This record gives sequence, structure tokens and C-alpha cells, in this order.
Amino acid sequence: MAIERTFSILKPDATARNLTGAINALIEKAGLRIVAQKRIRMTREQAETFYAVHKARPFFGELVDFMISGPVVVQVLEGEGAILKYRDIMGATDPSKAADGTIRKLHAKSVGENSVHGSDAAETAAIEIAQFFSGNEIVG
Ligand code: IDP
Repeated sequence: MAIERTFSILKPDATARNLTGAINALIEKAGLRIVAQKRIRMTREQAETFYAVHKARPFFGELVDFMISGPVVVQVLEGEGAILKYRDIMGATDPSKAADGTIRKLHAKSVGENSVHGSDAAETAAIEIAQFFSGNEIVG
């Protein structure tokens, strides 16, 4: 399988509960390398751009408000099949449906405040990484 990069966000519910290290440990245990990472406060514009695909959904306003409600940690993860591997260890969007041992099963509070984001495909990963990182900030 090819070495891939995927984009990750540790969401405000995770940073609020001091879970950066606990979640990073699960990421690294799965064999993914954190090749870029920074803690930021997203602007409303950044969050709206990032989640533009969900603009028509009823939860869009709530989602944007949540993403700017506190600091987030944005990351680039690298490894074999990184995109699917990270989706696997994240677990289902709704933590009550997430498999045992997944990040969301262990840590998420609700379907909205679900601790992590991970890209769903190679094309979106490239777009999402480019929204938050310049090339020289990623050190593989
Ligand atoms: P994903 O993060 O597992 O890829 P998506 O369906 O792409 O899930 O939704 C993006 C984000 O929107 C979710 O991670 C969650 O934070 C939020 N979200 C999804 N569905 C709901 C909902 O029904 N109510 C509130 N927020 C939601």
C-alpha cells in the first residue's frame, strides 16, 4: 500500500479536556507519523471554508460555532494507507455507533462534539492540508 498523507483536526472538545496527548498516542500506536502539527484558533471564515460541503445541512451553523469555540490542533499524518487507517481508528461520526477502542468511542461527547476530523479521500486530504499548512511546515 502507498504512503499517504491525511489531514487531522483535534477539535475544541478534545483540547478543552486536555486530550491532545492521549489522542496523539492512539495515532502513533496505529503506525501513523505526525509530520506537521500546530495549535490554532480557527476563524469563522476558515471553518466555513473547511466545512463548505456541509453548508446546506441543518447542523452547519452549529458545526461552525463549535469549531471556533476553542483551540484546535491541526495535523498532517503520514503512513501506509493513512487516509483509511485514520478513518478506522477515529470510528463512526456518532460515538454511540463507533467501534470499541476507536478515538470517538473513547473520547467523543456527541455526534457534533466528536473530538477528531480526518480526511475522507486523497483529493480532499490534499485540499485540506493546503488550507492550513505550507510545504515547509510538513517534515516527513
Ligand atoms: P465525519 O467527520 O465523520 O467525516 P461528516 O458527516 O463529514 O462526518 O460530518 C462532519 C462533521 O459535522 C462531524 O464530524 C460532526 O462534527 C458534524 N456533524 C455531523 N452530523 C451532525 C449532526 O447530526 N449534528 C451535529 N453535528 C453533526
